[in-house]
Amino acid sequence: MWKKSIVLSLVVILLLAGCTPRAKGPEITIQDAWARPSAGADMNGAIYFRIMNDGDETDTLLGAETPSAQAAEVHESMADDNGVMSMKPRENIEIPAGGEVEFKPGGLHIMLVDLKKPLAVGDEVTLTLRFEKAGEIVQTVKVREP
Ligand SMILES: [Cu+2]
Repeated sequence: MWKKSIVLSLVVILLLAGCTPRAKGPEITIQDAWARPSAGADMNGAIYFRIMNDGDETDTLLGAETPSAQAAEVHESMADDNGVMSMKPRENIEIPAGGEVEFKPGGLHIMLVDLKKPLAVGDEVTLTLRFEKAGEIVQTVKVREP
């Protein structure tokens, strides 16, 4: 009799362990990161990538840093009614649970302000992205042609 109840308890414990829903939080990964080569005397650069969130909680990109430039700023490019491109700083980019945000030419990008040296194809830039919940994610970014 007691053997049977022990076996039964074990089964119940295993079932509970397997079925209990647990919040796993945000799960952030950075994919397809690349930087464009700098052009002539223009000492600004730009980095693009996709941010994936495979978790079940929204996370927020707070900012970025790199040793390769004076500053790494989150910017968004946009065209006005006449097709003239401009860009402005953005703050707190939300990455929805199960979603992704793409940084791409003509849209969101990380602006490298005042590069310490020009970026040529094949160079590498270390980029640290700071998230509200996932913390800091360090990424090695290759410079390539768009
Ligand atoms: Cu910019």
